[in-house]
Amino acid sequence: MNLSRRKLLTGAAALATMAALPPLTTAAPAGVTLRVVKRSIDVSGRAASVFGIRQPDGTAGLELIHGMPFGLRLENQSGEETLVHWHGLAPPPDQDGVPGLSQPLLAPGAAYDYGFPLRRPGTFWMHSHYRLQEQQLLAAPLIVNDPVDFFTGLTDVVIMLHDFTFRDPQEIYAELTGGGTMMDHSAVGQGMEMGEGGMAGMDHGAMPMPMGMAHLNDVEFDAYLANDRTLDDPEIVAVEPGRGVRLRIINASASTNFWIDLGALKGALLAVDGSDCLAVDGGGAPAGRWFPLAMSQRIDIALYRMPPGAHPILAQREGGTARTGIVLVTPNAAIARVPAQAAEPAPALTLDLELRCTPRTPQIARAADRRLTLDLTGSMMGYVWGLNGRIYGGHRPLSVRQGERVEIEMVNRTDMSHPMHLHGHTFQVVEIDGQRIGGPMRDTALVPVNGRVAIAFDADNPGRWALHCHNLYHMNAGMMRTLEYEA
Ligand SMILES: [Cu+2]
Repeated sequence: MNLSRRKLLTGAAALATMAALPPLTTAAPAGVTLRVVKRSIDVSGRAASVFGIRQPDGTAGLELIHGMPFGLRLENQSGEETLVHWHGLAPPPDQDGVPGLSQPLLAPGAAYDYGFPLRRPGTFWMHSHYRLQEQQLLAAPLIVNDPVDFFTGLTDVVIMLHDFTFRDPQEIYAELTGGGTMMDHSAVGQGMEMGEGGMAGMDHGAMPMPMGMAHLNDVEFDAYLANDRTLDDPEIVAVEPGRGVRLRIINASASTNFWIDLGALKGALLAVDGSDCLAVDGGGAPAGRWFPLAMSQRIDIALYRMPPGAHPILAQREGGTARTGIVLVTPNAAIARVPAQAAEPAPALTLDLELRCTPRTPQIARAADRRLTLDLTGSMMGYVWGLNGRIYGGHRPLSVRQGERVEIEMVNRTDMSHPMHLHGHTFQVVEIDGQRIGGPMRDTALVPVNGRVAIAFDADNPGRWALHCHNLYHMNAGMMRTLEYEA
């Protein structure tokens, strides 16, 4: 991540050139190739076959400079059908990577070209949106550098977190559902459409749960990975004492919310989900050392003036003691082994950070033109998860009109929290449990058990978009709906 000043000037020149050009709307690979591949990694001394998204030189994912277009060719060398979603970016709808909604599946041996303008710098990621491939690590970082930002002198450290299982995720899904069928994305669009009063597609789980019944984890994992490694053999990142580090942490887990634990270090929050915050200390206790990170969310944290020594940066699963992480090390520091189990289980994630992170670039204040309510419904019983009591394909799309300010209040009527992700738009968290806030700009909002969270966004990207829970098993069980623009 050490872009030289010369490179920066090249980037700035490119930015100036870009401004004079019309927006790029057609596919135009700018010499960048990404390949979906199968690869083998070592987890606790055992080989595991997983996916990856690699450049030809082996680099995972992609790093771009804001102002340049997003342009690449995606080749599928994995031997399986797939489709990749650019999480947090706002592509045209036909490049969003949701099977059956934006594009057909990418066949083995085939390639797609992608090209569209980037709206903002930040920490994003890419992942398969097809079936359970994300559980098999079909994901990679997507970093959009801010050319202006290079002068801050922070060294970037990207950390991608995964929950890992040696099992076939289909087997886990079958166990959870008692053999239930998985949502087939590719059938959506041709599927049934009916009023909310119909019976088909009901999840029978719309009853509110009593307080105190929260359930935190559906799946037991074999390991938790930070940049593909466990704490038994963590990535060691060399840092300079006295210099600053920016952590860009991506929760690419299929089914795990984490607390980021900085140990003895104190961090300042720079951004969530790729959108800058006015820097604040952490949202959990102790302040500045614990930060909540739900599935698919990202967090950028600055560590100013690294002290000498070895500094583990940990991620601990909510509701458990298991953790993963990397170690930042200054020269000649002794590296102590960090146990993969913490002494105490971590609590459930909270929304404290939403109250404390003021976005650097908030939305323009404006009354909502349209307010929608979405009940998050379902239960572990039968493992059917839905929205407004229906599974995906069993309801009409949420309807918006271009130019509107739209608010969606999500009301959690289940006994699990749900990280709700909206495609194609960046929203602001504007209400928690009925209290108006000027919360962060995000693409994924956690809705806790018994909680209500309202998001607001401008309908500025016409198309058909997915709105879904980013717990991979919940989504596949039906917790997804489309949002569509009226003609
Ligand atoms: Cu969910």
